[in-house]
Amino acid sequence: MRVLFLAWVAFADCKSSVNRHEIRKIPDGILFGTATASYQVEGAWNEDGKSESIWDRLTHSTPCPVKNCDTGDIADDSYHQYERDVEMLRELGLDFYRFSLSWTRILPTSFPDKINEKGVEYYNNLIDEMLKYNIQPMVTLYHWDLPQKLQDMGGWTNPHVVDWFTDYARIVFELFGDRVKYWFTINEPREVCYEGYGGPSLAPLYNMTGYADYMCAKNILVAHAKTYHMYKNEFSKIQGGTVGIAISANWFEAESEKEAEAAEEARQFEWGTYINPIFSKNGDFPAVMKERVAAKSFEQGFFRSRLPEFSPEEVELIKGSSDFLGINHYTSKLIYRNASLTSDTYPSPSFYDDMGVMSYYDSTWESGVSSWLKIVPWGFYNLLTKLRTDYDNPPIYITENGFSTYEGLEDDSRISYYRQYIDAMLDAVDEGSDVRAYTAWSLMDNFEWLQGYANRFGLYEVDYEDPKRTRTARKSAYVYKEMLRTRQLDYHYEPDTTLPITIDEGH
Ligand code: GBH
Repeated sequence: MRVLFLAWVAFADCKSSVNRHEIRKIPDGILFGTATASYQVEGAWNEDGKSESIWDRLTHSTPCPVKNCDTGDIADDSYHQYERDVEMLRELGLDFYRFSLSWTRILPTSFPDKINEKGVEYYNNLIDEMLKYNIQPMVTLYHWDLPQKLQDMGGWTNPHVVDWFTDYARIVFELFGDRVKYWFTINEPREVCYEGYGGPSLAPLYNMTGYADYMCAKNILVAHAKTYHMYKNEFSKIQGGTVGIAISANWFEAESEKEAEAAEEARQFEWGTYINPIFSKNGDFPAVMKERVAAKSFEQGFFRSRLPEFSPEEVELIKGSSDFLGINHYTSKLIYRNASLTSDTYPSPSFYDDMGVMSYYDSTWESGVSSWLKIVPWGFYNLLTKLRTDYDNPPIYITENGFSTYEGLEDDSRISYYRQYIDAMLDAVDEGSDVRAYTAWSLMDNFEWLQGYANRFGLYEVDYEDPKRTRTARKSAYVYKEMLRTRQLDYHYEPDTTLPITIDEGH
């Protein structure tokens, strides 16, 4: 009780709970869907001419870096089961499905000199099957499975990656742009750069924080922007689609009022790095980040900032290079900076040392299987509110939001998460946030990166013992479906899960 009371006092001047509406109408016009990513679901890692990606290399290395030595070799076998996947989209009655393309399946040499017909055929089949039922494809060009060959040349730290990526994007627009109208260039640049190059938690596990993560950040933003302009200049007139990016943005809340500045710096370092250059009026990396990293670099004996600069032309190129802001949001953290933060707290140089804040999860926040994923719906509201006010109310697509459980079809905690987060999102919408789409992560259980198959995010459960990777609707699938059918959020709806989930007329 005491803990709860103190927490309440700390948040008295900002929103720390959501207005719970027992029954709430969902405004028409917000599209609903689910998402997956190529390496997490496709399998067929070396079939039909596909070449090796960084996740193939990593999962096949010894000692195995993934929990239980899991790999994505077969994953959900979606390469062979796309018809069942689309059937599930129809069962749920979705407006769209967000999936990603495997670069090495389409371009086995990494470059445009050889197009793999079989790989192209797979995506054509998937897209055509969805369109038959009026389900819009939303396609991510890059969700973490870089060709290994490009990694051997430095991957996202090599400035040539800008050409490699835009060439790949050109091929993709030419192949699928007649039917795909929603594009995302990169999924979560923060994770690609910080976790892959800075830290050791995603391929290629460079673990070179304070340098490689910043080089990656610059190159990925330039690659994104060049791709955006290429689409606008050469494709959009004929194809008429939209292009954006999906940036992960969790909420960082000040532990108390006196930590407001620390929390703001955490937001700028964690997602301002990627949102500011594209969506702010002046563009470029956040000022606080440029100043901090430069000052620390000089103190440390470097001759220049470890954070690479954008040229004035690059700032202009990147500014405004998105038709909408895609947001992947999962959770929140509390931020503070006080005497406990010393020069030894973080290794130096490092991204965390540059950012210079401490963070933790409030002990009262519920979590599921993933220790990083606490249920904090008001953080989602605060994030959406901040994006609306700081970046002039951009069109927002929620490109991921979801919760993990263990195996099992009775997933009440996931249902509760979805209801509370969608409720919080609608609070922001009522206050003017321009949310155009909401995407549940994920359609089905899949390869959860270094966590393997133990952490399950699916509305559908996948049976990994079964060679056919049979999919079964969880209780949350019934609830999500009913919510979309009635366009109403209802905390009391209890589905009858003894009845099969079936395709409604018109789907
Ligand atoms: C998203 O990342 C990804 O886009 C998606 O592919 C993924 O399946 C989904 O979320 C669920 O994680 O295991 O403690 O080292 C969200 C950001 C990046 C947060 C990886 C967790 C690993 C933390 N996630 N990170 S840990």
